[in-house]
Amino acid sequence: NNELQYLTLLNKLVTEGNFKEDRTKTGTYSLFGYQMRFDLQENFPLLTTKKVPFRLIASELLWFLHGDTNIKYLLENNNHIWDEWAFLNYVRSTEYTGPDMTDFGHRVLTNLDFKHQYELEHAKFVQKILTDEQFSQRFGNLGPVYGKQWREWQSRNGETIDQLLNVVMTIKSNPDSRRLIVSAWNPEDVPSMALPPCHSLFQFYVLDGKLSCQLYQRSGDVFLGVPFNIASYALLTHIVADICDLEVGELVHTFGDVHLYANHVDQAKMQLARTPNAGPQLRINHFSTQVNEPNLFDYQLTDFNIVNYHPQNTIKAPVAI
Ligand code: UFP
Repeated sequence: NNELQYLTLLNKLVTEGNFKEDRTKTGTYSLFGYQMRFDLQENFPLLTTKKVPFRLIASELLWFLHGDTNIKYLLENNNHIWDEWAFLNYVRSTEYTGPDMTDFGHRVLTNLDFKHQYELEHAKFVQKILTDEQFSQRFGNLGPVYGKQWREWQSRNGETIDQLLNVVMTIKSNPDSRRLIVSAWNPEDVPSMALPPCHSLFQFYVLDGKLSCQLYQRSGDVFLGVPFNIASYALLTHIVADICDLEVGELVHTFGDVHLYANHVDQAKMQLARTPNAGPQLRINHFSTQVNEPNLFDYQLTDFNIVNYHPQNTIKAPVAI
């Protein structure tokens, strides 16, 4: 069962995770090296023991596929999952003249007055990105994050490499290749990224007409980030399979440092006390036969539909920034 793959990991971190300090000063329960396998034929691995917002996952993935690195597209789709990273760049710049936002990630958790101030400044920031082109060019851009590396990896001779398109073309022409890799981890660019890629590298594999994908995730926030990452790579596998006229196989999800933040333990226990429902299905508008050149830009949000999704209530938890 797909969801048990996740719940087993969550339980393992609650019971066997090693306490470890981390960059965000929150503290985590952590393990190094772990693997989950999701059978994409069984269902679409969107958790049912809490509600996971598929719409946000799909719009973020389309943003990556477009090679876009500016949060403006996300905001236009009412997706705020990357806001804090852009906001951080803004409040650290000389252009920002509002109230002091130093360490906003922690202060919103403990200071209500500050939380109110933050929300006001954040709302102004979002509005400005949406309406002021010059401002969005400057502060909406997150640097050379996923979209840039997947579609326009900068090469030494001044050209760019479309890793994803190359891989898709190779799957079509040589499905047995063992080189079907896309890397987001570009050591030269890591220092200029808002957040160095958590999902660092992935590889495809074709067997008996089925496409599998393995992700190497260097760092995983098991409660908040990982449910998104599972669904995102499952969707990516479906999209690439669709373009290549293949069925879906497995999603193999491999971790480096996988951790439960110390302030997510109660929420994890609450989720572990729940019984999963049957998982949903993904319906995807199939159009690979209509195009010769696979066009990764052609998918729209409305091409993806999740059906029979019956999740239990959302469980709120603070994001570590
Ligand atoms: N994180 C995820 N998945 C993601 C993402 C971030 O789990 O897709 F973008 C979490 C992992 C970690 C934090 O807790 O965000 C990144 O911090 P660091 O760079 O210190 O690993």
